Amino acid sequence: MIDWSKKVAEKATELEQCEKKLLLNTVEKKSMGLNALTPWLAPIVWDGTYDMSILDKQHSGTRIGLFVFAVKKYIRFLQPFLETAERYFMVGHKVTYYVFTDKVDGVVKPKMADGRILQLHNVVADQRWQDVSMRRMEILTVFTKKHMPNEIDYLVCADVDMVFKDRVGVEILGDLVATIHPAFLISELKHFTYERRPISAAYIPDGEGDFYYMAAFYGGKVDEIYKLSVACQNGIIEDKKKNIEAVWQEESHLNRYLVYYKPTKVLSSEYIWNTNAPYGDLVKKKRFIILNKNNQEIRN
Ligand code: 4GW
Ligand code: MN
Repeated sequence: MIDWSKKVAEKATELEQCEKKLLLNTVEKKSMGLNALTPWLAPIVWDGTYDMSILDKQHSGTRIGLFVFAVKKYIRFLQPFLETAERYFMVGHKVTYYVFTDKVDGVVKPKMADGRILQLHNVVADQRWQDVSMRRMEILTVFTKKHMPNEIDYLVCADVDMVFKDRVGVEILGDLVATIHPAFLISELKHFTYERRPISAAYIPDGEGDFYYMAAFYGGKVDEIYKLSVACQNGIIEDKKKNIEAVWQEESHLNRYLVYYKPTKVLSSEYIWNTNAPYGDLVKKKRFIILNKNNQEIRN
């Protein structure tokens, strides 16, 4: 005879275990950005997880590019960006700034250390800010193919409405590197603002993805950024043909790419911080800070 009451009791415990596991899973996933390794064993870079003197020696000949757009009213951000980069970004290494602007003559050159080069390039000023922001991908497809392979080993791409407040060095270099968005450091996967419409090339299905990355700081080997920018730019063009635009423009395409081509290194919230974001005391070193913009003043 089957003892049904025993069976039911067994099932109940099994269910309870499942629920516990599920709960654990969500809690773990929610704070995944605080770990030192991703589930695919890429480092998440936090202060104290590396030895700077060893890394600096390893990278003694490395050439690094810093790519930035400053178009229209965002030109005002360029000087503090470059000046703080001189103070904190890759100090002691070979750095080339790739600055794209619609007013090359208006750029105030910062005092630069030896081994550092400023390249100024003209770029068209798109009318819509969304297009200005996305234009960066198109320019990247050209420069990572034509010019940069002979000039630099690694490329770092940044927003200009930011300032460096602490050291950012070769610990951030890797084949493909992206930074956790400060608003989503402690956040469940289902709350990430990925593109959710299947019609967009940036679409990420429910349940997929790892982190929500911010397009204000990412980088990698030049050929990796070439592949990334081509994929994102193709997605942008595909969407344009359908008369749609991803919810967060190129950031949505970047996030989609990184779901399927996992970064080899993830930068913690030390590397993009917003003083308005919650959980600020979890981030001891705030190295690269988003400036609070007065939207009325900078709107084009
Ligand atoms: C609203 O009127 C605007 S203008 C939103 C972005 C604008 C803009 C952006 C611009 O006029 N000129 C410009 O060079 N950009 C570049 O795109 C600049 O490098 C900037 O950091 C980047 C992304 O725009 P954003 O910093 O405003 O984006 P979020 O708010 O996501 O940081
Ligand atoms: Mn920005």
